[in-house]
Amino acid sequence: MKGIFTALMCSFDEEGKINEKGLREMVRNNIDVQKVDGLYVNGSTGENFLISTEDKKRIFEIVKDEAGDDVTLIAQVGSLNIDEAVDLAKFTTDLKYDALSAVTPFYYKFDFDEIKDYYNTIMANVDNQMIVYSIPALTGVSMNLEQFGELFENEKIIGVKFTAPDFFLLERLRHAYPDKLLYSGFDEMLLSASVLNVDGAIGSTFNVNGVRARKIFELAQAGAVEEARAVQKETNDLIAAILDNGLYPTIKEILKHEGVDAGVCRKPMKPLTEAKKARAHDIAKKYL
Ligand code: SI3
Repeated sequence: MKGIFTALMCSFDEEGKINEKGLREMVRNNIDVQKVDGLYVNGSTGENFLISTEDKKRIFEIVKDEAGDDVTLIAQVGSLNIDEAVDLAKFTTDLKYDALSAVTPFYYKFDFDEIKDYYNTIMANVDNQMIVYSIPALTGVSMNLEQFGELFENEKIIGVKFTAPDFFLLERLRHAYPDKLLYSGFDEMLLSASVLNVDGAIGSTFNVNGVRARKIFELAQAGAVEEARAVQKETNDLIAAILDNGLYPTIKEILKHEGVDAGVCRKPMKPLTEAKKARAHDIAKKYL
């Protein structure tokens, strides 16, 4: 369960339908070219919150079928509809996904007891392990050290995908829960998280920059911070250019540049303009 995990994208056609051939190519690209340790399926990067339950299930099936046991697979099953979350947790456990993850419930201002009940309810229904997906900037849900500790009292909750720039809290978590798995969620901050001894990282840009991400992680683990900093600088030149051009559509266009049939993003995300498409290809040439 440790190492570099790509937050997998899904290839959609112009009508928003799954492009199975493209999705399979994206899976293979991550395994064979980016050489990542695992895939995080149907997360934010997978446009999970824009698609139907049926499409989520189909994506889980295709990814498992293509990846087999080549890499570790984590299924993001979180949903505001707890019945859907439980259904997806059962579905992916039956498919033999190695672990589940669920975004903290968002939109309504749930109190912590409600959040805890959400995780415990999902896990009471399956024989699997859970990684909490914490991303306060998008969900508005921040948890403190003690609250993470309360979630971790459930032994099936084995870790957290920590997508926040709060390195004070990350250090406290590492110190307080040495046996739980901590994953860095912001690719541009991978080095800072790695020196705090996280167990791995889950990121969108690893779809195109997985090899550098591994270098940063492994160099930091070996104490070679100076060299790791140089690779993080190259990485951040790439990430800054991607963010400036539009995160998910630009990663897809870069994948197309690399010969992967990555499709387009689902509405309401808008397609890249011709100028931005050209810029994405320039980014690929300059920074990959
Ligand atoms: O669920 C997921 O797809 C992720 O793992 C998200 C991951 O934390 C990414 N966050 C978002 C909101 O996309 C990062 O990889 C992020 O794209 C990257 O660091 C650029 O800011």
